[in-house]
Amino acid sequence: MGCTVSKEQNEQNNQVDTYLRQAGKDAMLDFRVLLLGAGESGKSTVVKQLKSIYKITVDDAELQSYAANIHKNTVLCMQVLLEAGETLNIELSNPETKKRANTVRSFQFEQDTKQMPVSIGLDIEELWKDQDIQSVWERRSEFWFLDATPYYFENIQRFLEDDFRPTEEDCIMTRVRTTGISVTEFDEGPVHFRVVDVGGQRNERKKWIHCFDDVKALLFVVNLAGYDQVMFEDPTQNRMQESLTLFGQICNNPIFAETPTFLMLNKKDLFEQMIQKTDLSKCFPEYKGGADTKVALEYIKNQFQSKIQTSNKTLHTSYIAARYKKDIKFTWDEVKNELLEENKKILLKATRDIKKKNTSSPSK
Ligand SMILES: Nc1nc2c(ncn2[C@@H]2O[C@H](COP(=O)(O)OP(=O)(O)OP(=O)(O)O)[C@@H](O)[C@H]2O)c(=O)[nH]1
Ligand SMILES: [Mg+2]
Repeated sequence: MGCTVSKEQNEQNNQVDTYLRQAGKDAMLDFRVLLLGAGESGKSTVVKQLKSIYKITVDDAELQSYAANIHKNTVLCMQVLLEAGETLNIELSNPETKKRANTVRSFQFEQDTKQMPVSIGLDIEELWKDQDIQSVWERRSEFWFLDATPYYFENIQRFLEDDFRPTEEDCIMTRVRTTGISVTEFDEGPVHFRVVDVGGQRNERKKWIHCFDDVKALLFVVNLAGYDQVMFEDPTQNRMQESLTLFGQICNNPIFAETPTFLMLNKKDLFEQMIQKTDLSKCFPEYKGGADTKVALEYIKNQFQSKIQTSNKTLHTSYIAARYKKDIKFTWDEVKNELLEENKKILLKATRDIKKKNTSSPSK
């Protein structure tokens, strides 16, 4: 008998699930989550981690594309340092370094070349060890660079191997600027999630408006290290200040007045190192909290919070390093729980309806 009951219960649960899934397809439980933030804040990195959490596999073509991009990222990063060295008038004193620098500076990928030649890779590896190049790197707050620069140079030997296949970490650290809008979909119980990722650079933002309708949650991503960095689009502009202005525009947009908003303060790993060397007052002159990470993070959070003009909007804040899956798992759980709580009524109603239907038409 007990066995029969449990079978029936199981069946009922399945029916609830099927019903809710169907409801999801009819847009009732179709949750659109929108990722916004300035360029390089880490939006696409969050998506990559979500794909990994939901076991959306990376096929061979994608892997090859990651491999090609990581090669391009590596060369670009060294070319950026060489150009910055010239602008900053940092002389390369070693003649061997000078020679290597000229070779790397003039190297260009042919259209169908996907890998840097081994000789270029070895030049880059040697250049990174050079003291003058390190002096340029020390002054990186004065020019634009990619955050994953050291990662590329430290792993270059592996990238140069004949049978190089990017690891999961390599894929996470590869930088590909998003243009346009990309949607990643997955199911979690009865909910069909659509996570919308957009390009964050200034010229991409005019497209954002097309994604503003019917958003169940807004995830605003900020690069914490940006307090001592300049922007790609405008090297005279501080990245954190740009992010704050952008957040002010987004969170006070009437279309998001009722939308649960999550502030993801990202790149905590870089921030923790940076705060030991550069005081936060460089970006916020009135800051007096010193190098204490907790105090500094709280201060930044308050700066964002203070941009919200309506008193009834709750801001959920998390401090994360999107490069680590566990951080995204944790924050995503918070997002999900909040959404389920917010939409509990719809969920409960749907569940009650199916139960009612079942009791009024007893099974044969
Ligand atoms: N060190 C570190 N690097 C990170 C972290 N999150 C992202 N990155 C790196 O930051 C770079 C930019 O990340 P993206 O995810 O491409 O940034 P985005 O916001 O999608 O940028 P756009 O597409 O231009 O809007 C990538 O090289 C990432 O590997 C982090 O937590 N720590
Ligand atoms: Mg992106």
